[in-house]
Amino acid sequence: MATLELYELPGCPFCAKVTDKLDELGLEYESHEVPQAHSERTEVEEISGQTGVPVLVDHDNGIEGMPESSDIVEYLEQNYT
Ligand SMILES: N[C@@H](CCC(=O)N[C@@H](CS)C(=O)NCC(=O)O)C(=O)O
Repeated sequence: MATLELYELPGCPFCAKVTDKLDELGLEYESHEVPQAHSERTEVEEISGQTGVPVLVDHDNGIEGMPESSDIVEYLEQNYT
């Protein structure tokens, strides 16, 4: 199981903000592409309580579903630099 997992959508600028930071920090992660339809984003909703992406999972640090790109970028900077 990968430590870091990211739920994302191609072409999503908020997701790109996070993947740019992951790449910048040289972090590997497992990517999960979510469905376009919000009603079908059941997995994201289960882990984060909402249907927006990006959502980060960091198993090693007990992060089971963090939404909000700015929060994720800040989290990565604080924990992986
Ligand atoms: N404030 C959020 C915005 C994210 C956002 O709007 N993501 C879009 C895809 S690019 C989405 O999934 N929106 C879901 C929604 O509006 O409920 C963030 O920065 O993460």
